[in-house]
Amino acid sequence: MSATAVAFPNIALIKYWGKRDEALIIPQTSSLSLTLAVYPTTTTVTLLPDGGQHEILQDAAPMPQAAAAKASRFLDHVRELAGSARAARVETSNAGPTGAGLASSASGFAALAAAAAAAYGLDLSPRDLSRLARRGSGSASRSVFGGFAVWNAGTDDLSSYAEPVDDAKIDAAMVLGIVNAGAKPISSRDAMRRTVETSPYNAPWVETNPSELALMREALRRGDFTAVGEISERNALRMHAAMLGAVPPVRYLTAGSMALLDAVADLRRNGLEAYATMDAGPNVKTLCRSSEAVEVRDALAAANPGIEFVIAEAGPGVSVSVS
Ligand code: 2P0
Repeated sequence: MSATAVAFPNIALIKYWGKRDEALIIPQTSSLSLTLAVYPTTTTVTLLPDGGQHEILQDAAPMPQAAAAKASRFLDHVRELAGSARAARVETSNAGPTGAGLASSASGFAALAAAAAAAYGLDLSPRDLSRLARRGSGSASRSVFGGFAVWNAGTDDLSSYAEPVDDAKIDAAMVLGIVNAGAKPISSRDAMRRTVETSPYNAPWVETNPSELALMREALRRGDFTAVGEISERNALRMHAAMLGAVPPVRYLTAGSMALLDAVADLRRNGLEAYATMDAGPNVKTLCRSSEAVEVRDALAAANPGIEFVIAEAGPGVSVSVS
């Protein structure tokens, strides 16, 4: 039995940063994202005749050890759910950079969850697939769905899942500014833990989430692009503020990131509505109207020679085919 899944990264407008349960990946707060139409992960899972070790390949070579161990634990969970003893062979490739804060773990675990579930014969609802993907990587719960998705934090394995935001009335795109496509210096998993354990700004980050999320959902429902952009940009800055308060501090943003934040503010001063968001890496994603994405990209590229800018329209949820 073999199944191939394709999943896309998502970028959060209301960020997930910090867990209340590390083992089950239950977040402290709910989050909301836009799935993109660039940088898909394609993953094939084939069941092997026997039990034993899973074989995990990335771009036709053995996956690096830490990532392979994470994927292997995830496959153990799937085969336990399926009541199977068989091991799996995984072949995966990312069209975009891996571990650079461009959501490769979101597309990666959404694709692995869908392909593994299908290969092991689990017939999961979208909600249960989202719960499964969450066990691999929190943000992957949202990449199960296309467009805007909200991950309800919940309090346990059953209540923590993502679902589509089906009443959003804005047509948004993102312009990805690739400041640095290299792997991040500290994993988001370790950085979140440090923030939760040591940052005095973690508590206010958590306390303000429900009202910010409610404002975001209302702005999406109204089709109020300006409000969506303003809430997104301040949410990203507040997440980075929380991590900057950790001991020792977690700082993903570089001088290049700050230059792009200035460039995005300049666009706004010149009447082009654009808002910045940044994740666990230095790259800056600029939220804009889909109809203005080319103009935004060209303006950012003109002001920042040497940086690559990629337009990402809203993308689809995970798809899977069985052979
Ligand atoms: C997000 N990020 O909401 C936030 C914003 C990065 C910054 O989700 O530990 O790879 O596997 O659950 O999902 C990155 O964290 O972390 C992330 P784990 P994940 O997109």
